[in-house]
Amino acid sequence: MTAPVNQNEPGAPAPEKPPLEILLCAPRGFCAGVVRAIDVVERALAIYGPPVYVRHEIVHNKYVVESLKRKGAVFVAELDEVPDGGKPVIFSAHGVAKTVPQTAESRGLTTIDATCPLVTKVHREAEIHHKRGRHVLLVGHSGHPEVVGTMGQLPAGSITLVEDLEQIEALEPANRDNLAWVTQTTLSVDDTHHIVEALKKKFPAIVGPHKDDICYATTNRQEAVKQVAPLVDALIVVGSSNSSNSQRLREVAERAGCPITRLVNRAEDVDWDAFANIRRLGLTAGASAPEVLVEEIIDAFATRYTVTVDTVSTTTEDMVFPLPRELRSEAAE
Ligand code: 0CJ
Ligand code: F3S
Repeated sequence: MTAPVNQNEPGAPAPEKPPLEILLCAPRGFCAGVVRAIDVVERALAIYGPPVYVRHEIVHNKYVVESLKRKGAVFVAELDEVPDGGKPVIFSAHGVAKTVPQTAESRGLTTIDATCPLVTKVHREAEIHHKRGRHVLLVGHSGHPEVVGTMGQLPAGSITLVEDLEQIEALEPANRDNLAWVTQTTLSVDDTHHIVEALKKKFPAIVGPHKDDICYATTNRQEAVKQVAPLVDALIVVGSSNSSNSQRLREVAERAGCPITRLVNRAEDVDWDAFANIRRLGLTAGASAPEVLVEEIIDAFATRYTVTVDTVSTTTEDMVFPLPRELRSEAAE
């Protein structure tokens, strides 16, 4: 933390900083799928040497992506940007459509799949429903790479995206008695509950998961924010704007009645005017946001306030996902 700057007369005592209590949400930040995906890129760099190619941002975080770029990862939008020649291409944590590994195979590219196992689980659910002759409804956000990947597990026309309640009203599937639903993993728990209830009401025979496919990390981070948001004057979510789960955390805080909510990449992006007169700040981080950026924000507040930090913990997490097999061998050590 930097020392207070005295802007008064030389020799005058430093002006007192106002108090600020920071309530740190727990769990926050990296989930098991993100840890694994970043490990995949770092292991691939160690085994193959730079550059290694990554299709799409490995996770939706600017700081993570820039750090990996400096180590030799090259991020591409599509496989046609990956040259032939033996360097691997890694698929991001969000998963890919079936056509992506097929195209890679036809070109003889080496691929490493960093798709989160909890996304792969949804892919398999969708496939099983399809094999059993069901039309699948995917609850999710249009254009998100996870949604593109999950839709791309099934032939066109056998899976339909449902984004909101209005779209359910308009749905007229060919066989309403043979439907199934699956969800994106990073949705709002509350919104999804309402959408699924509406689906069940309109299509009583629809089948799906016990609750939803929202992952443990998304669920736990939203729950912690729900606890903290009513207690604070403002809440900051550390995360990038293209991160769905981080966006959802900010929304949860807003809906829980927190008057000032912001999603920020890092300390330099904090709009200090918005946080001028607060006494209590909630702080959390999306599943793709590194803890170092949370610490950076606490330090930045500590230059303006006399800060105390308390953690509000709603549960603990111990999830670990093993690396893809090809990176687990001794050669990868
Ligand atoms: O989709 C996922 C498997 C989550 C990956 C981690 O979070 P992030 O921010 O990269 O992705 P979302 O936009 O899906 O939250
Ligand atoms: Fe996986 Fe959930 Fe993280 S789907 S990558 S554990 S946010």
